Amino acid sequence: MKTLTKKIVVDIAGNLLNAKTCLLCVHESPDGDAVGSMLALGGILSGMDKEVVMFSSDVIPMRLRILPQWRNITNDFSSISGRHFDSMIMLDCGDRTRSGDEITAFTGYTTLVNIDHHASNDAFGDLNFVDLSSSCTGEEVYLVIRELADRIGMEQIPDDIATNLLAALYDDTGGMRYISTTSRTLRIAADLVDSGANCSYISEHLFFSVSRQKMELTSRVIPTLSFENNGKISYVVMRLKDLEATGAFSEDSEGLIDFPRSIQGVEVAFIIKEIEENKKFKLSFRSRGRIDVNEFCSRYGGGGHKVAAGCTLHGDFEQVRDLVLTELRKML
Ligand SMILES: [Mn+2]
Repeated sequence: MKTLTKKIVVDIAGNLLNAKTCLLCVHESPDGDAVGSMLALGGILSGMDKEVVMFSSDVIPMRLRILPQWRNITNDFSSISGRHFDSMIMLDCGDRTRSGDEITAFTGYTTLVNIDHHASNDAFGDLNFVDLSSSCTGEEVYLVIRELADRIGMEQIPDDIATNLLAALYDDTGGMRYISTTSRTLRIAADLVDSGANCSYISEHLFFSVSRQKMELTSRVIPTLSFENNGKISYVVMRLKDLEATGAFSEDSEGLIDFPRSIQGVEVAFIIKEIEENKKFKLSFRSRGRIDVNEFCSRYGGGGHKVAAGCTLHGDFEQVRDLVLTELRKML
């Protein structure tokens, strides 16, 4: 482990060992990295007889309601409001406001711990573990949990905690396929499986389990596939009417961007998702590395990573699409 990493891991573990009350929270529209990381860290802290509250401003997506102990997460802010916590731990949040309006305004904590791997993270915490070389927040949480386990003399990470961490790793690396996957990611995954993480259960549910509504949504989005600049730019579009027609949830749009991104010759791919009818759109980008999509999204108040980022744009559909295409062409 790099010296700086070791230092922050030791500092965070020290803080958590002393804390009696811990509030954990994640970004809005939480993904498997956010939820798996929170359940793992929350689980280990609960096992150390601390009072732990795990909070998500949005409900847990259906596809993640297979993670051990997911029901321990609350989205009811009244269980937090007016209280004081020794530590508030924000996980997988690129900035202080990513956890929803209530947490953004919340000041009832002594120490703010920021554990994240987004390039756009501005070190908003009192303790900041922001490692851009981590494939996911789960990798960082694993190091913190290992340190805690060492300090309290716990020999092995419990099965459920290992399964939740493996889910975090798998979800953010697309099952160890994305460019962010390193030898460390694979070593951590191996250690988690040795600790009893249920690998086949996680891959079956995360990657081979699609609702009929989501498949029908996919079949409406694929025909929108478009190419620009000799196939270097590709995108798909999801309108509100597609959700209405199929009964799919907006979370079901996750993964649709993999269709344009996986096409040979595509340097940058994106999906335009309508949020308010012909007025507001959420965009997600994937790059093969030549274009820094985090830099692009930061200009519009969004962010993420060099190869995967997102932002929200206002305007009608043509305005939004044309703006994005014009700007991306300049970057190619
Ligand atoms: Mn993440």
